[in-house]
Amino acid sequence: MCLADAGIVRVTYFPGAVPEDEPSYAVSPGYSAPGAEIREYDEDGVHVVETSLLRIRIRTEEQKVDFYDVATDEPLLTDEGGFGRESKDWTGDARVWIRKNLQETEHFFGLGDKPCALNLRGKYFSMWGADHYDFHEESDPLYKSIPFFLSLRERKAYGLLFDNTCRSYFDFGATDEKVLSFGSFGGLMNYYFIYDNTPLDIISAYTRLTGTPELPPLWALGYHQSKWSYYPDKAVYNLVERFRGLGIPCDAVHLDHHYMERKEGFTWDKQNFPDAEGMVRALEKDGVKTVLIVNPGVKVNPANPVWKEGMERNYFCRRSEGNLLSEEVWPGLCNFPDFTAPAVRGWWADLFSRDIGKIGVRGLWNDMNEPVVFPDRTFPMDTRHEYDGMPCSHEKAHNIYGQCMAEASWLGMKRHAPDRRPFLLSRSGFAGLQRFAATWTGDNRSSWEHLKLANFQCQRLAASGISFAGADAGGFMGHPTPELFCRWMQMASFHGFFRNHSSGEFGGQEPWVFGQEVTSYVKAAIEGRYRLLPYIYTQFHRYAETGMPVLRSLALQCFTNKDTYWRGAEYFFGDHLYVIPIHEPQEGGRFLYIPEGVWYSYHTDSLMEDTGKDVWVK
Ligand code: NBV
Repeated sequence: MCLADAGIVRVTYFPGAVPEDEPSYAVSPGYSAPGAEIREYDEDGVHVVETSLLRIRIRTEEQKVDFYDVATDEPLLTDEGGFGRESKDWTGDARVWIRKNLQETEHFFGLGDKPCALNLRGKYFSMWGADHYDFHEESDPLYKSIPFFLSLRERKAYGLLFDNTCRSYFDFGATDEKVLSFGSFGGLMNYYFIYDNTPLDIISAYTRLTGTPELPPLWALGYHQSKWSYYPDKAVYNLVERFRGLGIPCDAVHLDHHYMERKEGFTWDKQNFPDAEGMVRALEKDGVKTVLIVNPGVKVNPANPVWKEGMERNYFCRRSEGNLLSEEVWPGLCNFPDFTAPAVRGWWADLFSRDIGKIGVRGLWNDMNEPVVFPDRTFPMDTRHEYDGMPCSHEKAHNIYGQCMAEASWLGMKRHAPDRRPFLLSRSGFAGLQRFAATWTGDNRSSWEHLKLANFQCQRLAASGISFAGADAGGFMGHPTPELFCRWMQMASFHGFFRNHSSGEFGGQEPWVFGQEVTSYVKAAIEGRYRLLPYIYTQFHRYAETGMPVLRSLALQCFTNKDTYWRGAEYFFGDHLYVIPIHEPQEGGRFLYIPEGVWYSYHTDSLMEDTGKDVWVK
């Protein structure tokens, strides 16, 4: 056991006689544990450690650790069966788990991008980064693996980070309503218990532990327009002209697959984009930043200098018997950089000297980094990874591959545009992704169900340390009705990351596609975002400084009121705004819980008189 500060305790069970620690991809290398004054004593055969916040009772014989509030001696989290380990002799792997008492009044939140109602009580989840095409409510696992959750029960809350990168699970009373358990199929039982006064303080503490992000550049908090894909360059120019012509603000255009030559990374399609630098600079002059998609697979192509160099330096992943890992993805047969090796991350970073350094591209977008290969699979489990000096198989590196790619791409921007704050978007990630990237929720659908899920996912990501998160506004697959599109854009203007992206299957999804009336509403929503930008920037500054989330679900902010625990639509957007998006078609209004305090209606400027209860709002 190890104390990071008065409220953060690390508990690790080492199997061997000598503790062999592992690198942590979750905990920020920049985190310096302030330490804590402690008092230690033995009481009836139990070893007790006290800080100013916690009383920790360690039942050494049974390998059990129980956490209590030091002031009241109220149990916070106590072991039921406690720690367990089962090794499979023929493979050498071991399964580790822990079983804890689940209190009747306890409710759970967090866990990253899970597409379901906010409250996780009674549910079971897996962590295994997966490209779940056409996901729906309750699909699990998804793209990200953020093994951090919060427990709330009226006056008390705690957080827990299970810092283990193997395939893991969380059972919030699904199997046994009296037991909370989590575990993994390899690695160490290694968790951080985080205790503080309120859920928001706990999220801030977790975010400081796993790394606060850099303040995003102001433009990145504005509106982004994307599609799979805008090409050729003329289409991009026309797009920007249309925005400017209609007076709709837009700060960034994202270029998907088609900017590349045969979908190979670090190339430009000469026919469609004959003067990439000229275009990027012209757009920039017009106030529009260019963001490029970058996938991990490097096409097996001796004529491609990136592939040649990767081969010469032996930077691509290999299988257990030493042969190269080769799999099909968008450009064809590819090899895959082992991003878990620092040298490979440095090399990848340098590949951006042209796009970021010379051409002036302002943002990168990492896709397919769960990692996913065709058809709908990931790397074979015997693929070897450097794992920052502790080589392992893909079973252990899978969940952090995407985050390591994000780190390498982020490094590329830091190196080649040192005077600018980077903007990176990553689909996959682990605890701590916020140190490097913003994220989006992947391939959703243009449906009311997905609009609601997007709202839950963005709030949940913020509760998991990632406030700079958004969903493809309007939906990626399918085509929204004008009403759905309008409602979605209104909602997304109050999420951390605001991007309209679609698969392009059914034509465009730009703000003007759905008729004049919708265009005027959507324009107003985007303009509203820009009016609020100074406020949003300030909230992000606070998030970057302290880890305080920008989106705060009602239950997390008002946790002393258990009636809020099953609500999910309404949330606080920073310190002063309270938002409830419309989740259903043709809703002329809806019930909204108005928290205690002084609230004014944003639209009418009138004082909301009925606080602390549900009111019908239009
Ligand atoms: O690059 C194409 C798409 C991209 O537009 C989307 O945002 C990603 O989530 N990408 C997935 C690969 C193809 C998905 C069918």
